[in-house]
Amino acid sequence: MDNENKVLDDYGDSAIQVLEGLEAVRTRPGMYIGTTSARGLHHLVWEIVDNSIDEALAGYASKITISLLDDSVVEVCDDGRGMPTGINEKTGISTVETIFTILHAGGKFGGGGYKVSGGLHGVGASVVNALSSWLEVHVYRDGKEYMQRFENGGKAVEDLKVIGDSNLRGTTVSFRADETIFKETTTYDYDTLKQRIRELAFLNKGLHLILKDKRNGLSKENVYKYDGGIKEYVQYINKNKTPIHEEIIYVEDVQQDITVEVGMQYNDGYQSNIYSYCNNINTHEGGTHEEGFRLALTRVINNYAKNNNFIKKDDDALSGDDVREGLTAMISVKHPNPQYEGQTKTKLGNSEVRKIASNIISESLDKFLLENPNTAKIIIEKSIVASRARLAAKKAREMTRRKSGLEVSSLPGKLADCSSRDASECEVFIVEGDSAGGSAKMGRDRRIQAILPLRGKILNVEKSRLEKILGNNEIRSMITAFGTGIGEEFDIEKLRYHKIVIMTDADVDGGHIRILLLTFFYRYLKPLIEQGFVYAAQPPLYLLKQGKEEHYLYSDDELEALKEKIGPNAKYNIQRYKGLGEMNADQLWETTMDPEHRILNQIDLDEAMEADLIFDMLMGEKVEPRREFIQENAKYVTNLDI
Ligand code: 0R9
Repeated sequence: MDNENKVLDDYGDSAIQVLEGLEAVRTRPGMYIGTTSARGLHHLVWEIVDNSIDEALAGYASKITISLLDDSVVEVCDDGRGMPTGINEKTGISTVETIFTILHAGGKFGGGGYKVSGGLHGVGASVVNALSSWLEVHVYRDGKEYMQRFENGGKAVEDLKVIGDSNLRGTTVSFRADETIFKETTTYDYDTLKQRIRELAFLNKGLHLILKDKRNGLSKENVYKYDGGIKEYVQYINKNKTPIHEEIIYVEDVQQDITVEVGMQYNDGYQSNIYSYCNNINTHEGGTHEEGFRLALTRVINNYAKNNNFIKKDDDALSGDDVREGLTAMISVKHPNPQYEGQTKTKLGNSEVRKIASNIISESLDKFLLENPNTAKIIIEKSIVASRARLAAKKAREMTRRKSGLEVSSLPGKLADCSSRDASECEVFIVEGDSAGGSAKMGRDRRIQAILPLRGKILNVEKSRLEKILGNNEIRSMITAFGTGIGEEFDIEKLRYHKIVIMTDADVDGGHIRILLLTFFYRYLKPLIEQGFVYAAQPPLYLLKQGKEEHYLYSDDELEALKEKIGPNAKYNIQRYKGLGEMNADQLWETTMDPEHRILNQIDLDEAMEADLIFDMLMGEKVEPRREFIQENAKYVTNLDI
């Protein structure tokens, strides 16, 4: 009797804990998923997908399907072992219910397998449940189909139960995000999901990932499976570049439970593009795996160059920049216990990784160069040319430094600066074209808002060395206006505006200019993005006038919603804004610049990296990918140019 009571008490306790735990998630969703904007909404999908990926990395699942269903429902299926269906000793409730209702249950109650996928490290399932109006899990295992349903933020409708026989194996989770929490939107963006799923497929070689859009009678589908893993990723990233050697250099090894995988290839450009990941998470800020890679690359190339008489024993060594010129490299590590640091927690901190990565990479790279002397020669010669160019440029810079004009003293002529000198309240609007620039200058709050109009196309930063980039007027104007300098001289403390706002037309050209600017920032002024100083303005797409009332609308959805609200019989008139220049100064202020009313979108590194990839395609020498991109995006183009 006593014993029974005790069990009941424990059960009661844990039930209360459950509610408190999930309620805490609902009260402060930001703490668990960062934001309740569209980004947070998509995050829910990744939390569930991560669990399937863990099952795949454990060696049991090979296929994951993500489907968008009507009514903002997402369904994720994997063909793994199926979640365990028994009762959990510690909680007295089924393992499935434990995982979906107890915060932090993932690590504690799981089988203790090797969990590497990113995200919330196993607490994801309960967080998603807490933030859903309903969630259903189906487990196919031991010849049966089990099911449990939760409603209203994670409350179990009934216990896990058998609902039929099945010879399948796996787990399916479907859920509907709670619209009282995701107030901005509960509509998933197919392209956002597609990009991340493709990335996950590259990062987990051989894994079969399928994305389906079954909303509104659609049957769209994308299937990803890359047996070459990140080797194919490098190929994909380089597809718009011109490689200077055919074979992609590939490294893969495990030491002390840490898997290191690298793919790399040189192209005829001058930039180096190094991407790194830990446990499928993009480590934008780099970290010890990247450091290990750089150490190994510089050391191995210098050794090879000296041993094979490309450079003399007492010549200057090739620098890190020299050996990385024109390099695209992808570094992916899987670590059982990663530590993240940095502003955006995307810098890998585990110090042991530096040595392990550098050892693994040195050994394979050494071997590759020995076995492929022709490729080795091409790479070494490219590095030597880079080194000569660097030394010549350094000399030239020393001679012209005083005239370089990049010191803050000479602000660009077309900058209409603000009067405040307190950077934390100052904003600079980078505006496309002189006419919009004129309206912006008249409409702004002069005290805190500066305007920098840009004319013409910005330089293709991919195909130019830093010296040439600095010669471009538009780029110089930006750098001097920002005040930070660039390259070795970059100093974030000197930033003159804490908001850098890109304000371009809502059309294709405006989109291109935005991509160009983001690419430039991403490559040369990355800390500005990392530290959240870069924004995109969002001008309205429509003005709807109904009698004396005026409504500015920022999306097609907003327009449709308003039309529905005012009904079919009302008289109104819709003006479609094609460019900023069509608005007068007052309108521009009211809709796009006034801090009280405007919408500003803060640019994060993922967005900037995506821009960087699109940029390659738009600016690259190859025509075909560009045509494909424009065709693929034709729907936006027609949307934008009605
Ligand atoms: C559709 C989304 N898929 C999942 O959420 C999912 C979780 C999961 C799983 C196991 C197998 N497939 C899964 N898919 C699993 C794990 C273990 C043993 N058997 C099956 C184990 O970790 O030992 N689980 C993830 C956590 C748990 N199961 C557990 F904690 F309930 F064991």
